[in-house]
Amino acid sequence: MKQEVLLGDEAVALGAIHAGLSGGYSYPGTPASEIMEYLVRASAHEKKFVASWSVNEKVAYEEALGVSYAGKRALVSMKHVGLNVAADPFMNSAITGANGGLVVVVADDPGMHSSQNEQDSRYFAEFAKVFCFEPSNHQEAYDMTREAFELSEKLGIPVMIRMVTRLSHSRSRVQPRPPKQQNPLKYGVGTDWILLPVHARRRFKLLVDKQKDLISVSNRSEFNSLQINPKNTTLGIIASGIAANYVIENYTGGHEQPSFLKLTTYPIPEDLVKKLVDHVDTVLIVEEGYPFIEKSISGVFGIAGKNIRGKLSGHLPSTGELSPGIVRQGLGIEALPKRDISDFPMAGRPPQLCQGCSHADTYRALNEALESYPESNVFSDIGCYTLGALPPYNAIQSCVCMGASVSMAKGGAEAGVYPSVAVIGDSTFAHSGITPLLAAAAANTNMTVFILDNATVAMTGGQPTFLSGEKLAKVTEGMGVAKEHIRTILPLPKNHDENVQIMKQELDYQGLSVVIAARECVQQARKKKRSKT
Ligand SMILES: Cc1ncc(C[n+]2csc(CCOP(=O)(O)OP(=O)(O)O)c2C)c(N)n1
Ligand code: SF4
Repeated sequence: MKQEVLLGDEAVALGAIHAGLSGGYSYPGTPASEIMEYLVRASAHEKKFVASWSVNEKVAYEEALGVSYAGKRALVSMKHVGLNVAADPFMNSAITGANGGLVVVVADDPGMHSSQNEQDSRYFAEFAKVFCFEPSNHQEAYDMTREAFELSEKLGIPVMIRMVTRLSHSRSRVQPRPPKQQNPLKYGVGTDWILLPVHARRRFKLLVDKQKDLISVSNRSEFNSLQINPKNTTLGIIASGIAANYVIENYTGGHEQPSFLKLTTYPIPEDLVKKLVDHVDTVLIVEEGYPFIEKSISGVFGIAGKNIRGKLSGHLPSTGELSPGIVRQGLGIEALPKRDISDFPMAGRPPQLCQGCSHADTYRALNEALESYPESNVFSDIGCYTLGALPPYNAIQSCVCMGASVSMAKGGAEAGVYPSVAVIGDSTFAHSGITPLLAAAAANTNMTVFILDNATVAMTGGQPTFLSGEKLAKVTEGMGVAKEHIRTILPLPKNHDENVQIMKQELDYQGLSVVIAARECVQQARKKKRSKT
């Protein structure tokens, strides 16, 4: 087969297709979105498997689990914080087990390039007691995805692939292998998937007993490699995933080359680690994310007679993303001369809403409407509209996680905030804003919810949205919000004064009101126009 140049995310997607994928599910989130974008394109072209955006990560996970229970192979992908949303089915499916191969791809974002935290998904894999691969390059992303499906069926549990931004979003050559056929339908028998306590206790014991098999697979995995240098008993290095490349870039060989373990599978391959640790005095651990390996190896008290170095010891920074230069410092090698970029022609500038963005018109009107309420609080959500935090708008006071605006505004109102305002996008509302609005409607909480309906998931690149236009207004009404307090506005400069008046009326209303600001994202509108011409 011909080599292909692929993004790391695309290598995962192609690996899944070639492993006989029957169903792929995801909710958008950087840096994972390109996995599903590739699958959607390939599915439209080949029409052999389902590839579908889901309403949120929990739903995506459960859709994939349904495919797996039917005996077929399923992939679910998400960004790291998406796994918080999908944690319930993820944790519990480790106990029920998988039938057809179930692969969970989670893309972490060390350095928080486009995320609100840099949590490390390897802890989630350990928490659920499932196997985890951490590819260090694009070929491994492809190969490990294929292997993950095999392993999931062999071990009977979901298998995780942990990606990171630098791998997800860089391109390299990948050598594909001949594709496999999809599995036929095969239903399970018995009570394995019914997590009543009586069955769950038995299944959990099985999962715990399986852990020695997982460690054994990890010890024998061809994706790990250990090079012991008999001439150097001073320093050994353990590096995982993409960080292994940063070590390799800084060593070109020679007699003094430290012993080196490239570690790409979890649970930690204990035998390989022991061989390396036994051979040297000092072990440097280089890993992207939290000090997961370092902590597992050194425990609370360390290893007698050995120096364990890494993020915990302060030899590498404990936050942010690694780089070859940072790892060089950790290795104690002289830094390379810095490139002077002071005369670089591109000036740095903060992110901002696009020219003509509907959110800008909504914020201008909202700011004016709130002028007479000095005690107001605007709880925002996550989307392009979060940029309303920056000048010239300075329009929001919080942004925590998806859907939180509505529940926080309810809590704020109940604590006495007036006006208590939530700002949420259409996709985020469908993702996890509906349930808190149901509660606010039941309590008729004194708050105003602004749903900014731009008919797309703009922030992550314009994926389709589930709840927009008339359907959105109807759902809101069906949830129990009084019809006369569901107001739809068209956020355009020419409507500014009228919109301010409508907003003021709803802020004044002592009960729950919803203002839907409906205008298509200008970038999406442009894209649509271009694709028509
Ligand atoms: C749990 C979780 N999943 C995914 C994301 C990535 N993400 C950030 S904002 C957003 C949705 C934005 O869409 P919408 O609310 O419609 O606002 P818009 O950007 O269109 O203005 C997504 C998917 C995230 N931050 N957290
Ligand atoms: S992409 Fe769309 S929603 Fe986001 S800032 Fe630009 S116009 Fe606004």
